[in-house]
Amino acid sequence: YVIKESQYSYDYVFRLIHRLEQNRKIKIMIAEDSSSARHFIHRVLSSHQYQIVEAQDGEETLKMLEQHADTDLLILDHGMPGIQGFELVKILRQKQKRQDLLILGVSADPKGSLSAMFIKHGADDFLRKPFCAEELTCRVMAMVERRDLTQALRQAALFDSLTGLYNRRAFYAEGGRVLKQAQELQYPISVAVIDLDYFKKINDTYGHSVGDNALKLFSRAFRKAFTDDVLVRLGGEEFGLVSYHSSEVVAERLDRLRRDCQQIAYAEGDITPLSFSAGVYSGIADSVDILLHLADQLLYQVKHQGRGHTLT
Ligand code: GH3
Ligand code: MG
Ligand code: MG
Ligand code: MG
Ligand code: MG
Repeated sequence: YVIKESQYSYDYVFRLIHRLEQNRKIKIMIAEDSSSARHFIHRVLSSHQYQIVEAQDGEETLKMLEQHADTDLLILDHGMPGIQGFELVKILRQKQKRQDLLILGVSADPKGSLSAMFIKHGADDFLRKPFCAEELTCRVMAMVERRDLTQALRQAALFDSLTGLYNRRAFYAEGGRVLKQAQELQYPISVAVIDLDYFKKINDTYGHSVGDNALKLFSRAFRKAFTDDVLVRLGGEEFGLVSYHSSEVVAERLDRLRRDCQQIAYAEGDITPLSFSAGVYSGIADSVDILLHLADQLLYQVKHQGRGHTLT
């Protein structure tokens, strides 16, 4: 990529290079039967470092999307032999959500209703041919930016940033779904509350960032011990889970996690091993909150009995 004018600031050039580096990771499929239009789009986008794949009709587009499942954006012509562009949008949107595949419809058709049809059926944007190079790149950039932003917002809304586990809101939503199934089947589920013991002491002894590291490492072990359950960081050094398994199975896995915790080297040198107390309640109730509260009462007893074990 040649920068022709020397008056650009370093800052501008660095940002440009960074963006081109980012573009290298983005795969765009051009589905277009006109070879001149296809070549034009290809030339413009490859000069911006995007990865390009081409298809010449609807059938090929479907086949190519299977081969290139990591395609980020599909530029889709409407008038093609076989399946028409917006028919393809309908088919694709049955299986792939917006965040998995962006679709930019294109057509030379002068009817305004066509762009509406595209968008109504799930395309993210539409361009009328002929369009200039800059319009194409601006649209593509804006679409990818919007997708990334949506993804970042989703991540921030559902997950705890330190541990990557669900936050409370997502936990109640996911746990609620598990509970609803349990209610329908009249089959009990288990809910656990886990609290790390004397965690304040770890912060006081080694500092807050070591404490953070301990929480991260604990979460990793926690996730490894409960691969098929809904896990949450309830807050601070408190964690929870909803599981289809019985309280005995959950308690057993907690015992294994307790042993794994002995091996967690959250700071250098001779350290106090991580220990936790837990309460596990099995049953059916009207809400996850009620089950959580019952598990929490068991946890409270463990804390009073001296910590470091599980009550069911
Ligand atoms: P107990 O065995 O009774 O649970 O003792 P504890 O010290 O773990 O409990 P307490 O509730 O008194 O203190 C919890 C501590 O956890 C206090 C707080 O500094 C620490 N903590 C909470 N959230 C975080 C965090 O995100 N990072 C770090 N490093 N520490 C945290
Ligand atoms: Mg065409
Ligand atoms: Mg406490
Ligand atoms: Mg604690
Ligand atoms: Mg606590």
